[in-house]
Amino acid sequence: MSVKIRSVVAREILASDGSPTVECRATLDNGIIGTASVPYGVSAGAHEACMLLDGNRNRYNGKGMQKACANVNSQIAKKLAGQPVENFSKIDQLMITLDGTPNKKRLGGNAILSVSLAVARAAAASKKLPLYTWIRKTFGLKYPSWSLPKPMMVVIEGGKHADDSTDMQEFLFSVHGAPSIAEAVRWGEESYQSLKRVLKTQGLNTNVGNEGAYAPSGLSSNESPLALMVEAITKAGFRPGRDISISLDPAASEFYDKHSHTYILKREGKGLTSAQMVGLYQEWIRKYPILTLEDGLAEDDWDGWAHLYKAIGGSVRVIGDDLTVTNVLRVKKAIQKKAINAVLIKLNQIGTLSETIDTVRLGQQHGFWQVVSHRGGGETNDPFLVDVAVAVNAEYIKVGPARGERVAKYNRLMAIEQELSARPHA
Ligand code: 2PG
Ligand code: MG
Repeated sequence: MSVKIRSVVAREILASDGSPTVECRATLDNGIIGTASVPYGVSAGAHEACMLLDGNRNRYNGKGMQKACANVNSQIAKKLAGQPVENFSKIDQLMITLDGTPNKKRLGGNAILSVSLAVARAAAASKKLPLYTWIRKTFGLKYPSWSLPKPMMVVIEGGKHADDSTDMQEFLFSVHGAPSIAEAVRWGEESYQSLKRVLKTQGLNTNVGNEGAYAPSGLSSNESPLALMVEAITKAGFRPGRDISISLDPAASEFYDKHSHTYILKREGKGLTSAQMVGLYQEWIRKYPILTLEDGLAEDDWDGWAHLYKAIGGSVRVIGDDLTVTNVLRVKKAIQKKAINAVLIKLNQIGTLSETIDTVRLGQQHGFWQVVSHRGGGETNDPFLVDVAVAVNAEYIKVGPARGERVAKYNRLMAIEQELSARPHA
C-alpha cells in the first residue's frame, strides 16, 4: 500500500545571520512527519533559482519569507495532498510544473525546496531508512560501496563574507590524508586552531566571518593567507599537500567589473584581465599545495574559464559554483566549453532534490568531483546536505569549520561514519 502526503506546512524560522528562512513540515497519511529547512547565500550566483522574498521594508528589511511560506501552505499543499511518496520525482515535478518559470520565481525556490526536502525526510522515515540510504535507493544510484566525503573547511574568509579582509572570498583546508572521517575532521579543526596562533603571532586579529573562518583585517595581499595556511598546517603536525591541501574559492563574480572586463583586487590596488588572473593562479599553484580552485573567474566569463581549465585543469580540480549553479543546463554548457572538472552542489541553487541529483549524475558521468556545500549567509542547523553528499559518494563537503550551524554538518557526518561502520552494507 502506498503512503500518501497528508499535509505540508511551512513557517518562517531564523537562519544563521538572523534573517528569516523557510522550514517545512511534511506529514504522511501514516502519521510520519519530516521537517527540513533551506539555506541561502550571501554571494549568490545570478543564475540561481529565485529566493522569493517579501520585499516589505518594514519587516526584516524586506527579507521576510512569508510569501514563500504562504505559497507552500496554499498552492503547493493543495497540489500535493494525497500524492504517493514512493514516486518522489513526480512530487518535485508537480511543483516545478505548478511554478511554471525557469528559475522558480513564481512560487520561490525557497518554498519548493523546503517541501522537497521535508517530504524526502518523511518518506525515508516512513521506510525506516537513514536519509542517505533512502536517497541512494530512490534515485537508483549505484556505487560499489560507501565512500564518505572529506572535509573542506573555510579557514580564512573575505569578499562578501567579511569586512576588511581579502577580496577573494574563501581560503580552505581540504583534508585528504586521514584514516577516517572523524580523524579528518580533527586534523582540519586542529589546523584551524593552529592558524589562529599563527595569525596572532603575526599581529593579525582572529575575528570570524559568516562561515566561522578567520577574517583578519590588514592582510597585505590576496596571496598572504596561503603562506600562513601552510605554516598552520605544518605547526599542527600535518604535511601540507600530503595530509591537508589548500582549496580556493575567490568567488570572482563578486570582484569582476563588467564595464572594464577586469577583476578588481583592492588589496593589491590592481585590475587584472581574465588572462592575468589565470597567470596569477598558475603562479600560486606552482608555489603552494593547491588542490581545487572554485569560481576562479566570473560566472559568465566562459572564454576565460575555458582558458583557465586548459592552463590548470591537468593539475587541480576546477570547480564551478556560480558558474554552474547546480543546474544541468549550466553544467552541460561547462562540459561543452571544457571549463570544469568538478561541480559545487548546493540544493537551494536549483530548488529540488531531484534536480540536484540530476546535476550530480551528469557531473559523475564526466568524472567530475562533487563538492556538496553549505551557504555563506543564511545556514540552518539542518544537515540535509550531508546525507546528499554521502548518498552520492561526493569527494568533499565544503562546510565550517566553526559555529553551530556548520559543526552540525560535521557532527552528522561523523555519526553516519559510525553508523556505517556498524553495518557497512546498509
Ligand atoms: C560559496 C558560498 C559558500 P554563498 O560561494 O561557495 O561558501 O557562499 O553561500 O555566500 O554564495
Ligand atoms: Mg563559491
